[in-house]
Amino acid sequence: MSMNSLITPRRKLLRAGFSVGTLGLLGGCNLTDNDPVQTVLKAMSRWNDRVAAAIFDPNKLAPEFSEAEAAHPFRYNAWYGPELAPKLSASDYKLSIAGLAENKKPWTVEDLTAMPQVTQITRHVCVEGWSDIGKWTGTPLREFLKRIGADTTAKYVGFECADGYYEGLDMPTAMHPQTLMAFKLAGQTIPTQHGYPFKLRVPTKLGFKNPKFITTIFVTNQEPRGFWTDRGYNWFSGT
Ligand SMILES: Nc1nc2c(c(=O)[nH]1)N[C@H]1C(S)=C(S)[C@@H](COP(=O)(O)O)O[C@H]1N2
Ligand SMILES: [Mo]
Repeated sequence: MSMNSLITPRRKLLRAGFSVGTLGLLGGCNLTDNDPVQTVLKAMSRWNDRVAAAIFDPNKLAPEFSEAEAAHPFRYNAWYGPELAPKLSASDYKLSIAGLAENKKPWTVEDLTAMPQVTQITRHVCVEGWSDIGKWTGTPLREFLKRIGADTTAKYVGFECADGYYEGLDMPTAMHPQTLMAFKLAGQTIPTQHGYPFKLRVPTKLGFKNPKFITTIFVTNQEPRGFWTDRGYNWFSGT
């Protein structure tokens, strides 16, 4: 095969495998899951995730903004409309703990919000092509992991949500100082559609890796599946 024949649309698709938008770029093609191109792209996508994880700097902070730059109202997103967002209430909500953690006692909203909280003003970036700056207040996930006696030498933290959504983070991202269990948005109790009782705010990740309405947190050495990763997006998806 000559070098020239490598510069084909297929080659362009392979290059596209390096970006987050693989699903979008392939959206118009009739590729099936067992297509050899798809198989190669998936392998490259997994490789890309491993490289991204290896170069992630756990001390590098996402940019923070001023209060005046925050969006009001903050945009809503999910695969369904805001009126269908799970309406969790403090009276019956319980956060379950599973996997590699010593203390599996479920947490109430009162237990959760009694933890120390910090505020960050950061940009939430959605792959669908919009971003909004928001002010979130909450507890660093690493503080919570400490309180549940999580094995922080484990590789991942996974999340299950009240709407059937699911996500996972690598441990360095879970322990990152800006990864928060955000109980407030714009200084107010986080509204139902934005994840009450909390949204996991991960400013070093794309929006879809910020799960809302979380009902279970688990610590594991097996890579947790992600709702949008199962639909073609990269697992790592850093910003
Ligand atoms: N439980 C749950 N979490 C979710 C989603 C979802 O559909 N369900 N959508 C994700 C996506 S794609 C985005 S962009 C953000 C939107 O969060 P927001 O409504 O606070 O803007 O939530 C993320 N977390
Ligand atoms: Mo998103």
